[in-house]
Amino acid sequence: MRYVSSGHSHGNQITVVLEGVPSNVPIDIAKINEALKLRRSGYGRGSRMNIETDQVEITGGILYGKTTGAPITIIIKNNDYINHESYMDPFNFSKQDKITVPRPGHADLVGMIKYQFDDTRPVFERASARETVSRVVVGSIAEQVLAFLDISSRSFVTQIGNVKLDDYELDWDYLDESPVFMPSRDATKRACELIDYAKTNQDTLGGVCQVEVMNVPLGLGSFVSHETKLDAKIAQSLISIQACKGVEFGDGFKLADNFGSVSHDEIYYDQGFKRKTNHAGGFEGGMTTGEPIIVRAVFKPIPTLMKPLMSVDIKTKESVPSHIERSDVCIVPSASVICKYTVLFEILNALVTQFTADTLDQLIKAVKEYRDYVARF
Ligand code: EPS
Repeated sequence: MRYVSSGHSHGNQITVVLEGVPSNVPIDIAKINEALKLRRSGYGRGSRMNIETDQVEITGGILYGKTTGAPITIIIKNNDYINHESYMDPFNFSKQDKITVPRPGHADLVGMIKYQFDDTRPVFERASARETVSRVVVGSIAEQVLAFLDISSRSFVTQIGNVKLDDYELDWDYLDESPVFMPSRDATKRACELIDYAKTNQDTLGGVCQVEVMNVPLGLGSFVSHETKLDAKIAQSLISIQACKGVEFGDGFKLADNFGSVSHDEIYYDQGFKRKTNHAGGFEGGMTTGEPIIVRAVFKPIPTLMKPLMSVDIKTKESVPSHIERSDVCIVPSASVICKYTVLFEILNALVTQFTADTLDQLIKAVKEYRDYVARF
């Protein structure tokens, strides 16, 4: 499977073309829109999210409500386009106010130098996290296929600024209510207060989110070469999400604190090979172990600040405060949604690569036969 997305943050639309989904998968468009709604929500988002409604339109690859096996074309309109049309229409533009002061931490400066622009707009219109709608859309389609294989998932936020879930008692029933997607009422309250504080101080906040995927068959991905390791593919996909600066599996960076004797997952046999623990986060040798996949991603505080950092005007070379743009204060809750769908896309991709299948029935049958083989081993 692969997908390509195209479009600008304030252009007419984001277009996604996804190929390699087996035929005959019933697609519930309401579920895709629900996933996009969740991505837009989360405490700390900016006013742009009140403008966008993100209702997908599918123009290819689905007929009679089911995938045909052909490339799927998905369109997500940018409602904000009407407010930017005078310079965002690719050919019919009347106004182009050049923005010449790059924001530290953003793609602005390097993008301008590399692509020879005297304006940051051609860079940030594409570098923008608006593009993450595409990851949610393809991941939501993947999730609908994975449901036929009884593979489920969830994601949540484990840290916003100095508010860490580790310091609180977890309440999973509360997760769906939490405006910051944290399974703790107290952590949520503290995180919201911290976001308010950051907003008042014209600052931004980062954090960490966790994705868990359950019932993934053992042996997806491979140890045989660097390109076939599935944990590496997931890490690459996650780190490509705007503002992501690190990824860890299972015990991750905490493994550095411990001896080997308490860092691995002992094997036992009880009607199949099982593990007592899951320090590895569901991966050994780049392959799934059959235990839940546990992966975390850290997001930096976003670099668009209302109290801007110092920069340099590329025209005058003078030191000036960087450009101020309307933006978000904290995108970590939203990122937890994007991360989940990013991981699900990679899981389905690994499945359809390993179990070559043109149709949904063939995929279900192949995965069942393989699971039976693993259980008998
Ligand atoms: C973004 C800046 C903000 C975010 C945007 C990503 O947009 P604007 O500049 O229009 O206020 O809201 O995120 C989205 C549009 C989205 O759909 O997530 C950035 O600079 O990356």
